[in-house]
Amino acid sequence: RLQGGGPAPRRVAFIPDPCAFSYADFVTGFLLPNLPCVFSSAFTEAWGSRRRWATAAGKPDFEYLVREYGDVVVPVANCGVQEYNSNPKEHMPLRDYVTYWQEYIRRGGSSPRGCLYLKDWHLCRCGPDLEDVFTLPVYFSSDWLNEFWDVLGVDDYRFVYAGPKGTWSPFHADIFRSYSWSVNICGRKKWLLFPPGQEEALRDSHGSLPYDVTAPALLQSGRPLEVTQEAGEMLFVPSGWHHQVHNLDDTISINHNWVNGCNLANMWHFLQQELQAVQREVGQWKDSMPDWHHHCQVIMRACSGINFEEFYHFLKVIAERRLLVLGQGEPGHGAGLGLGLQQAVFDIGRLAEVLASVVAHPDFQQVDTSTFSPPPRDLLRQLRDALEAAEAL
Ligand SMILES: O=C(O)CCC(=O)C(=O)O
Ligand SMILES: [Fe+2]
Repeated sequence: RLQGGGPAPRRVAFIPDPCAFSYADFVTGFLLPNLPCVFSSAFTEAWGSRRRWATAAGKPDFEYLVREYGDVVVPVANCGVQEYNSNPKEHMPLRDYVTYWQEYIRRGGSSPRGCLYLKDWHLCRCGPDLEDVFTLPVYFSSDWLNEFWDVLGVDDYRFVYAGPKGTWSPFHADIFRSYSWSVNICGRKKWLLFPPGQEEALRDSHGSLPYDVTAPALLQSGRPLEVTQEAGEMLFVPSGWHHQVHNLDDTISINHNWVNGCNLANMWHFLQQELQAVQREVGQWKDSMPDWHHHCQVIMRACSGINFEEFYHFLKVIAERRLLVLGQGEPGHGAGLGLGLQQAVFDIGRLAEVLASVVAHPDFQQVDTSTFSPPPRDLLRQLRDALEAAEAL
């Protein structure tokens, strides 16, 4: 069960005014109840990318993009080809993708190469000064996934999407049941949003979810929430909501995935389901294979990108940074955590709840934790002690 599942709203809320909408408004109104919302373009008015990546007419500024990023190799998906419920990806310099795109426009929206969509480009890794591109809105600043990866220095979940009118992303829920936010730098997107659980009605006889929910055979099963996201607007996609996305114009967007104390339990629930799916697949070897539990974790890591050991490591890194903040009694000091003491206490509360469930999980008890430092139960004790101390203040 996902946290924040309640009755689904009939329409997506619209937030017009940055001055009249606080971080606390977002947490209580949308993050905790796990509901989508659209922020007006006033929220992104000052972003450099909105001035530099698009022309005055609201079209992608191809010349600028090629000048600035032409040599960067970007991932490109073919929207027309389905491979295991996603698209096959190739890599090419941005310059070549822009050439393709301009040609696609000249031909009136077609190409012998098919419908190509630049997806999941990690802009951060090619080193531009991100301050010139966008400013992280405070609403999305408690972002443990990117905080964790920034500490490790190996990955991130900050993406650019760009493609001609007609490109689209197939039906999916986001990685680890993370939240996502998306800002259209130029162009518009149509989003089809399904509250958690509503995707169950869409499964076929094998239990698989559809690739394209707009296929005629599926139209009768439960209408999704539909939103048109205009240029400059920012959409919040809640945790575990399935969605499908269509670019209505030539569109460039910036999208981040993130996890924090509000959806951490959803992530943990998702990881348990992923392990169960692996265990079902290889169940017939359980009795004959001495390291069966270990192998399940190895397979899980290959399929899901993370296993129970790494999830513990994630919790540990985030927890220790919060403990540091409390220990020093100085909000954000050293750890660069902008949201202060109260946020650290909230985070530790949520970390303690999930960690308690992790250490009690029979499959986590099969993991060799002898080299983990601190041992999981010690970390849990530290978190509980810190909470007690904070409550006593
Ligand atoms: O814009 C798209 O094509 C997909 C974006 C998406 O799925 C997301 O931000 O979660
Ligand atoms: Fe998504």
